[in-house]
Amino acid sequence: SHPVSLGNDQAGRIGDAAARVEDDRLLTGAGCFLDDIRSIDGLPLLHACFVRSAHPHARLGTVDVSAALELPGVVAVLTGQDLAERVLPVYADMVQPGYARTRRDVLVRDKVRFVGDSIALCVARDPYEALDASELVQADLDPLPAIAWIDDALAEGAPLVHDAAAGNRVFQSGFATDGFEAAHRAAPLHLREEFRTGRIACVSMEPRGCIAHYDAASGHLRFWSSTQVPHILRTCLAEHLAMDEAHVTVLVPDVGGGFGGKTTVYPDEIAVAAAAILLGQPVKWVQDRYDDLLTTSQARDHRYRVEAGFDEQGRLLSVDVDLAVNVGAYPMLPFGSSLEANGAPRNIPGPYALRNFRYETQAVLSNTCGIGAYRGVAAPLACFVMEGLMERIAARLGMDPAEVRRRNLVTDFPYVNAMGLTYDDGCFVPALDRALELIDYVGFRAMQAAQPPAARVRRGLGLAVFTEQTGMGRARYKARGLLRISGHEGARVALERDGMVTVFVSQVSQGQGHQTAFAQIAADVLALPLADVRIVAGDTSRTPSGTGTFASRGMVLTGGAVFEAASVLKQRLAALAARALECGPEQLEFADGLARRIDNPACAVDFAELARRHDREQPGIPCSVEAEHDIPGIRLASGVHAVTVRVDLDTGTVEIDDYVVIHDCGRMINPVMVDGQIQGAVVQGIGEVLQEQFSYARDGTPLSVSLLDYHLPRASALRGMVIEPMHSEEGGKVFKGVGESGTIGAVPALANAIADALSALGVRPAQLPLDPATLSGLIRQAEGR
Ligand code: SMO
Repeated sequence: SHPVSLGNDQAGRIGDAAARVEDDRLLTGAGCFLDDIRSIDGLPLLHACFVRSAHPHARLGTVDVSAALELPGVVAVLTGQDLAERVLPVYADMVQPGYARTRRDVLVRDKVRFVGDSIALCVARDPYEALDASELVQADLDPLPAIAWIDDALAEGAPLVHDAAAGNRVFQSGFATDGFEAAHRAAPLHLREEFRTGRIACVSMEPRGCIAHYDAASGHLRFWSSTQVPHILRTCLAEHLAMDEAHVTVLVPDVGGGFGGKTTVYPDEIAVAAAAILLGQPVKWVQDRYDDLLTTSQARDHRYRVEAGFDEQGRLLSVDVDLAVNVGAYPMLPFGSSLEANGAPRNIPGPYALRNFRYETQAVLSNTCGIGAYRGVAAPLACFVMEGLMERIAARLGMDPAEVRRRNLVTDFPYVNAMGLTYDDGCFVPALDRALELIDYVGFRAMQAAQPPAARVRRGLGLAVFTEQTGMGRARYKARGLLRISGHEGARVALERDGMVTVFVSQVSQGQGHQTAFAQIAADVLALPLADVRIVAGDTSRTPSGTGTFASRGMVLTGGAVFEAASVLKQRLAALAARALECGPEQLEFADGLARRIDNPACAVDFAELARRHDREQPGIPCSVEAEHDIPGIRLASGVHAVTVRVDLDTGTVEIDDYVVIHDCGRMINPVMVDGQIQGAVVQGIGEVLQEQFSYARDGTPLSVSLLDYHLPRASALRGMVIEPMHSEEGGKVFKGVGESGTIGAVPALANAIADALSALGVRPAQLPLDPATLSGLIRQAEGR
């Protein structure tokens, strides 16, 4: 919907549909991903492979590595005992009451707690020798009873995953607005529902991997990783290896997707670094898809028990939520186990004017892979619950579900929600109305009502209105007790001697297009062609420090830092130019790569001349400005999704017909990239609803360890979508995050569309995923077959 400008060096301002700078390189195979690194400092790499537990829960006895060590090419086999003296265990601490501190050894020492837990690390000359060696390690495992499902984990007398977490409860928290109970009881009508959601695997195209090289002479560790959080990784490596952080450099090459799975610092990375230190040679580890599916942090797996109070006019008066999240065997570093359990309820109020709100939330351990971030984190499910409530209220009252939403949406800003969070701006009702218009709501309802009652393919329309708390900085992470998540981001903008501008940014890209987006911000501020701005990222020794690329915070915080640094640099350059052009800085303008006099545009200097003048005035001193950026609250992104589907009652399959997205991400930096973020995120949401499910058997056996068993959406999932931006006047002045909003809207909208298609059968699903087997079962049950 936005024409991309190619080869026009003027296209590169904030808001331009500039072609992505990095795509030539990435699309022609010239990218350099972790596995493309074949040697370090001319040294060949050693290759590592982990021995993963095949038992979900077992006491570990002796680990016999002798057969593995005899294989040709094998250099070392490390066990938990070998690392015990050198590496500190992982605690993933969190400063919040209700958090139980559990220990994770980097290689297991006492017992394994999920299928995939790490028992040993084999290092060999090539990756195949390392893999062969891993199969020869004999671990003495004494099986214990295991639990994988949330109800089993919470049952009286359930086996404990960690002794430190009584009842398997690793995190508990709650909140209630003043006078909640009385207000809730006073509501004229109530409804109750239990919502359950499946477990998601992150499945980035490039699995995880790292290379560690320790230089004994200097005591310096260089660590290459496919990560979303280079600075946090550096801190965690130093901490667990008992090194000074100044002696650790994290380097991030091109990264092929993260989606949250690479926000975790894994014990794998610490173990590989320890191996490199012990062996004095660079060690590389790259996982395969099997290892990725077994061990990369998973997501979702929630159970909500919800009671809502409302009135005959469809006004939502109160919501009481009891949430339990199955967080697997270990809290993930650095987020702990609270990411979903703590985050989901905070997203429940969303765009609705809900005044009476209570929640109890808990994170529950099980013998499964740990839970971490995945696109949208807790918000898609919080929104699934809230949008599910809107549909149920409408059904109970015989009202139109769009009208029920309209009656409950926040309309006056700034608005302070039930948890005290300020929404600066929004346009929820106009966005809803526009979505209804584009999906032809009235026409669809008429066509739907005219469906023959006996039709075996039934049509449905689903809506979702959502908010997303984007751009979280220091204060928000502190409020959540996540002290390792500093929340800050930085940028340094430097004028080079040749007149080019280099922007050093704290964050790394996983493919989002940072090289273009950050360059557009600097190019806009300095009125330079996009090609004159270069982005440097992914080297903690050269870039300002920061937190990481996640939670839709990149453009708000790092983008904000680039904007600030470039603006201050511009003032300095204006002072330089004013001296050169013999006028006051206020008599200058920056345009077309020049600083020029407004009264006489022929009187101008270019950036190369400014660089020369700077060097003459301050020889040897870099002409650069560094800025850190933070916001105290959040940037509230929001939107409305509307989708129509056909559900086949005989097969339980779902076809998507039309898909409409109205979104508010504030001031857009590049509308084509915004569309791309939304398209990808919507498709991930579709996968989450229709087919993605990482299943564990009740005894903890993983059942989805290949992409034959874990069903990703295909290109055929969606024929296309209409995406339209919309924001209030205030909202259009600021950057808001957009990376996750597509998933947050898609999950509830599509689930509601399917429920709508089935409404005539009297069945209203309250679970995810709604894959063909699940839907067929629900339909058969409803039809009494
Ligand atoms: S799930 Mo994202 O990397 O916050």
